[in-house]
Amino acid sequence: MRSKLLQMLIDHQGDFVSGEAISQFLGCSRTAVWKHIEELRKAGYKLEAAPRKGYRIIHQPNLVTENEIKAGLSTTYIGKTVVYEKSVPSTQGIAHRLASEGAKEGTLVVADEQVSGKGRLGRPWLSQIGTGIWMSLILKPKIPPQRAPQLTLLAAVAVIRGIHEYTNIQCDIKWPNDILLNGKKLVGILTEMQADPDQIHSVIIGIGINVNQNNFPEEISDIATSLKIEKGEEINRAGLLQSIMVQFEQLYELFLKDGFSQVKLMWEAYATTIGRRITARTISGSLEGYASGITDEGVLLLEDDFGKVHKIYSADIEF
Ligand code: BT5
Repeated sequence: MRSKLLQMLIDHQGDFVSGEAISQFLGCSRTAVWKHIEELRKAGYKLEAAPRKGYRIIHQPNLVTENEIKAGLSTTYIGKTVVYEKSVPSTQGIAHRLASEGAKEGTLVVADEQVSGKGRLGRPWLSQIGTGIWMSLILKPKIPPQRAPQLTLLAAVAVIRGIHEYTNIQCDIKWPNDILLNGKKLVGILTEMQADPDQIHSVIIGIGINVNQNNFPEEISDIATSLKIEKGEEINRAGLLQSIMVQFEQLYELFLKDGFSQVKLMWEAYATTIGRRITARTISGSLEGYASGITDEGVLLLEDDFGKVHKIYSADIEF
C-alpha cells in the first residue's frame, strides 16, 4: 500500500494530492493515510502537508527499499517480489536460500551494503553502503544447464540498455561479465546456478553497479568508476534499477521464446572485446590472439598466431 501511495505522490510531483483522493485511491481511512505519510517521513521523504490541499513530495531520498523499487515498476514478474536488506554479507547467499525454498521467478534481493560481496573465483566485490545497486535476481528458466552462461550475456545487455535509457550514458561490454565506462569497471555480473546435470533449478544473477560513489578504496581506485563520477550528478538508484528490470524482462522473454541469437547480436554490438587483439588469462595459463567472436553458448573464440581457434570458457581479458 505504501508503494502505491508513493507512486501517487511521485506522479503528482510538485502538486498537492488531497487526503480524500488518497484514501479513495488506496481504499483506506484518512487516519491510515496519515500513518503511511508518517512512515514515509521516517524513511527520509520530505512531505509537505497543507490544510484543505493535502500532501506533496518535496524531497525523495535515494533508496532501494521494496517500496521505492515497486512504486511504478512496469514489469510483469521481473523484480515484482523484492527482498530488501540494509546490510548483508552478500545478496547471492540470500538469493540462493530463497531459491531453494521455492522463491518465485523474478524475485529480486537488494541490499544497501554488502560486507563480503563476491566476484568470480572468490574475488571480493566492494559494495560501499548506500552508493550502488547490489542485487541478485532469481530465474528459473527451462533450459539445459549448458545454456546458463548465455544469461550472463543477457544480463549485461539488459544493464547497458537500462543505464542508457535512464541516464543517456553509453557503456560497453568486456567479455564475459564486465561493463566498462571510459575504460573503467562500472558493473560486475556473477552468474551462479542450482542444477542437476540435465536440469536447472535456479539461476542467480548477481549484479553490482557503481552508481553514486565519489571515490573508491585504494585497491580499486585505478580500475573502477561510478555513474556519478562520469556524469557529474547523483543518480536515483531505484529509478535506474527499474529501468534495468524493464529491459531485463523484455530480453528474457525474447530469449525464452526465440533463443539466444537476437540477444547475441545485441551483445556483440556492445562488446569491445570482439575484433581486437587480446590476452586471455585462464586458470591453465595465458593465450594471446585475435578475439573473433562468441559462440551460441557465449564462449569466446580466440584465434592464435598460428590460426588455431581456441574456445575460452572463463578468463580475464586484457587488451
Ligand atoms: C565480478 O567479478 O565482476 C562480479 C561482481 C558481482 C557483484 C554482485 S553485487 C550483487 C551480487 N552479490 C555479490 O556478492 N556479488 C554480486 P570479477 O570479474 O571476479 O571482478 C572482481 C574484481 O573487480 C575484484 O578483484 C576487483 O579488482 C574489482 N572490483 C571489486 N569491487 C569493485 C567495484 N565496486 N567496482 C569495480 N571493480 C571492483
